[in-house]
Amino acid sequence: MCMKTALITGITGQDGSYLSEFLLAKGYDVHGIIRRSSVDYRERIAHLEGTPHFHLHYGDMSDSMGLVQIVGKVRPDEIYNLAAQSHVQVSFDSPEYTADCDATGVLRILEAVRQNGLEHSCRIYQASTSELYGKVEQVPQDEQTPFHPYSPYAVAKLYGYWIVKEYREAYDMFCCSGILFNHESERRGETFVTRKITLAAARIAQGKQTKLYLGNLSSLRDWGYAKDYVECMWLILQNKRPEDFVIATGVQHSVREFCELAFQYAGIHLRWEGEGKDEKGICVSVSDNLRDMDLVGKVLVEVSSDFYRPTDVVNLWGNPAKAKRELGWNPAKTSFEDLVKLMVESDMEKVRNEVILGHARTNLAEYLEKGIVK
Ligand code: NAP
Ligand code: F7E
Repeated sequence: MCMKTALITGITGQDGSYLSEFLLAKGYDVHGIIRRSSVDYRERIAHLEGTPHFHLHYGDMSDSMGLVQIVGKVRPDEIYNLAAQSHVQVSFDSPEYTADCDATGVLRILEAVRQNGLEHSCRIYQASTSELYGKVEQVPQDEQTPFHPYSPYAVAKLYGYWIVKEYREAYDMFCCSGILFNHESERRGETFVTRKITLAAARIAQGKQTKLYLGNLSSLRDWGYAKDYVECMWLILQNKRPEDFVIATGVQHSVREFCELAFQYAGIHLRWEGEGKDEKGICVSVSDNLRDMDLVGKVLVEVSSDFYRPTDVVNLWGNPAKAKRELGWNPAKTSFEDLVKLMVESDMEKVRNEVILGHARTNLAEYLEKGIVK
């Protein structure tokens, strides 16, 4: 069988790294676009670099000439457009950059495919998002739910969604959006709420942090496991027809619940007191191994207005029935409890190996192994 070629933008990100592993295991030749950075430390894909069928190209979503060249050189059968300024809160600070990367960037990819004459051979997956539902008009949300974007990030992604639909209809291209609800993992960026919580729980349990500051604890999300979600990206491109799909677990939890469970897996039991910005998470008991740490009675979680957004999306809950029915995808593979547990366990291990080198927090064991630090 002829080996398929995939091009992934955003290959260094959480999803890009899992998707690379998934496609390599399926026998694909995998190409990825990376940005030039002063520190070439590509943690999530370091284990793949130098392996057969894994290739990297320098490029940027803001540089159409570069994208046209890469697509022309690689001539992919499938493109997974995952690159984005993906942090919602940051999009309020950098709205123009977010629009350039997350909106116009999608157009650049579509045009790069057309300009290389690949519009009828190359299938394109666009990383769309539940943030499109924003100030929600229906709960739970499915493919028919009206969009109401509620951040510069969501507005940019809405353009991406519509331009993909437009190119599908205008030029008969096989391009689709996966409307993915939040998905997390051990590789999630450290400033997204789940990873921020699991890292803090691990550090507090090991005496390396005293308190965790969060924003809106009542915000509700449908959290899945990133490793399960990349399979769906692939399934969407293997479908008979180019269509958009909602990818979610169908189960909803609050930030507060995530926090309580993560601390519990780290051996710390919390009780909540107060409301709104005065709410606090207090340690009521600890597991036997943490007995001598003097945590009981202490306030470990506080609310800080620094993490409130000018407009916040507070009620995301997806209905994955179409993906289940038409793609045969299983939304219940990893439960919420298993997801929180695997993230906490991974961070407990990471924190154990963590040291301070200069201003950077680094993993000494890994650095020593690679010979970077003698
Ligand atoms: P992520 O970890 O933040 O990764 C983003 C990737 O995009 C990184 O590889 C990043 O490169 C790259 N990138 C950013 N700006 C770029 C630019 N100007 N040019 C080229 N590459 C650029 O995000 P993720 O969680 O894997 O999410 C993947 C995609 O799915 C994103 O489009 C995101 O918006 C979307 N999405 C995510 C979720 C979720 O819950 N994770 C849900 C729905 C949709 P660097 O490493 O160089 O920064
Ligand atoms: O926030 C609340 C915050 O930053 C989740 C991206 O992958 O998923 C992600 O966007 C909720 C929000 O993810 C803190 O206000 C409370 O309501 O983890 P998050 P997000 O904004 O949902 C979507 C689907 C994407 O497409 C995006 O690319 O948690 N929250 N306290 C907090 N959030 C953060 N980051 N930090 C806090 O301290």
